[in-house]
Amino acid sequence: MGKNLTRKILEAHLVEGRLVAGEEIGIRIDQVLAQDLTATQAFLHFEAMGISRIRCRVAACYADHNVLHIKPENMEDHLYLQTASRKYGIWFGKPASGIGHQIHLEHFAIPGETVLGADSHTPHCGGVAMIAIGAGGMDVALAMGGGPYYFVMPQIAAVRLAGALQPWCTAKDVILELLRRLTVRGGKDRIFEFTGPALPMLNAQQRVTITNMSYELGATTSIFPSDDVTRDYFRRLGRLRDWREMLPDSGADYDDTIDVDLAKIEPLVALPSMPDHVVPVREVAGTKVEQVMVGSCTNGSYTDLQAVAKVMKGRRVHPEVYFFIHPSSRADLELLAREGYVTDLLAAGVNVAEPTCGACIGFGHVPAPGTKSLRAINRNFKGRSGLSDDQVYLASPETAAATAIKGVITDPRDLGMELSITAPAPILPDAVPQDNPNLIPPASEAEAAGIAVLHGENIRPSPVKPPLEETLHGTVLIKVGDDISTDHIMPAGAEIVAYRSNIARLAEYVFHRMDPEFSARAKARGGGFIVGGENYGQGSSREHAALAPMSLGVRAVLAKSFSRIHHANLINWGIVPLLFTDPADYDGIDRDDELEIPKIRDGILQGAHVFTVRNRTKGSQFTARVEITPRDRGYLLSGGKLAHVKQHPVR
Ligand code: MIC
Ligand code: SF4
Repeated sequence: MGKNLTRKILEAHLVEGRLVAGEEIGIRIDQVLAQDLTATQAFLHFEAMGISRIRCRVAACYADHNVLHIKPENMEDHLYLQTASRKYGIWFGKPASGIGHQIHLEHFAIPGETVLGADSHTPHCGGVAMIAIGAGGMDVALAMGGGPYYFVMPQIAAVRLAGALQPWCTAKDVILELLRRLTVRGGKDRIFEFTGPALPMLNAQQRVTITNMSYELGATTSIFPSDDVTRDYFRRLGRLRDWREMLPDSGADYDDTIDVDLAKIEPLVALPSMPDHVVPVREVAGTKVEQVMVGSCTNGSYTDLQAVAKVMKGRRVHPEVYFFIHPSSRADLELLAREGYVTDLLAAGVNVAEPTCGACIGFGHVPAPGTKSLRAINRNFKGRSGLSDDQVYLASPETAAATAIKGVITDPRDLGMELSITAPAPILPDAVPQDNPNLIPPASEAEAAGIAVLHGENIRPSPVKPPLEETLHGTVLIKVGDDISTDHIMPAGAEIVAYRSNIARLAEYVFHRMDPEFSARAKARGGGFIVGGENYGQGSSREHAALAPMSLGVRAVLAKSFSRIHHANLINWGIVPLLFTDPADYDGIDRDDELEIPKIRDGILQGAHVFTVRNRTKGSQFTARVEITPRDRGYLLSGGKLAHVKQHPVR
């Protein structure tokens, strides 16, 4: 049997373990990326490790999320990141130069390399045949220090694409179709490798839209091969020297195959408030919306915005709709401006906002209560837009443009028919300039010695947890349901993220939108437990969703299942991730119940998998298990990875 592409790249980077699904492997990381909201902690951890220069091949930090500087702490964070980047050997993307994933793709992506990113949408670069994985800041700091990235080898599923997309049906609809079929839990412990006869039909940016949003499936990552399509993209980037062919062997072996006939894909929409609540647009056509957005790392590219501009040209945004776009790259925006597309957008009444994450993460454009917002972005978890009870729909840029014109959710095929508009073809820019004034190179080692890193007032070293106690004891601080995202646990929003580099302040907002009293309760009780349902911690890579609860004294999370990155982040910060052995035991536990887990330290040390949980309030007991590697046990015993690194310094 031939080898699949994922296996080939992993094999070339393997430093520990065997490529057997379910076993722990360690891989060498060529490239690292981080963004302003995750990098402050990652850099602080890196500094705590006592290393003076990065030891991976390339590292980049992008000030892409928090670019409006509405609070002094925001610019303070950026000054810290900019000076630290120059000193430690890291590229720095200035505020509003674009979204890190797209800049990284355009400037640094290399087929066949690995990239570890402190952001869940790092699989973006999988569209050009990189093994691109999202992780918590602590893991990224270790990779910056030259350490391997350890994770459990996933299954590799082929997604076999056949047929051709019909007019008005897009790459976004392909990933929405996968979400419709597989759900937000369907990618757990899997890597999706795209294959099949339709590959030549999807250009690099379309591929990237699919791999980027594959994280919404909970996948470890996803990947397209590097073929003539990829070569063409690298030619446009002016980086042909970085292109190399990366293909699976013919007859490659996969753990599973999913068939997708592109010809059968129609315009789709994810209903509020989960990316997998997907239905055909025609089923909700006619629903009035007040706001439309196109942007984010998934849909803010030149290709997406050119399509929107073509639909909007000579037309107008509906008077009762507010339509704005956030381009994902300033370089792409500049090209669109030169070619007249920005003028077409402005003339139609579209607000062309900064190239940043912006409203995707609730920074600005917060919808009013009772209104509906249709967005060509990747996530619509409840409250993420900044309004607790929001109603956000996810769709393609083409559906967004059609909706903005009509004022109600509109199938773009209907708009095309009604107004005789030809469906825009997905077009790549002719040439993306590599000379980017907003991308600041690292200082040379000689120069670096003279650079002072600006640690502002608000930038505080991360707390470190003491070693794991023999017995865990405390009350249930909160009990939540299935698919709770890190946006629920550690909300973003401009007000809150100002404290991403100051955990003591940030901790005041844990579960803030769901339960504003959580933080005060946790503090008053000296910590305790969190009880969750399936897929606990899905969504972002933000380690703050573990770090801040840890600082409040959360000792363990009991859940039916965990999402991958959050599970790793809990371990990284010394919180024990426990799974109900019998999920029915979830029903017998309530908030405020007093729990005790005796001899957990000894059990973790001895390699035990199952632990007894005593519910003193109910007078009952049940068992919970851990799914952790021997390495994870060491981290938990030490009180987390940073504690472990401090006890066993990196040489
Ligand atoms: C997100 O889309 O939720 C974010 C903001 O990009 C996060 C990272 C963060 O919270 O800083 C992610 O996806 O990892
Ligand atoms: Fe930024 Fe949104 Fe992409 Fe996260 S998902 S990196 S917030 S654009």
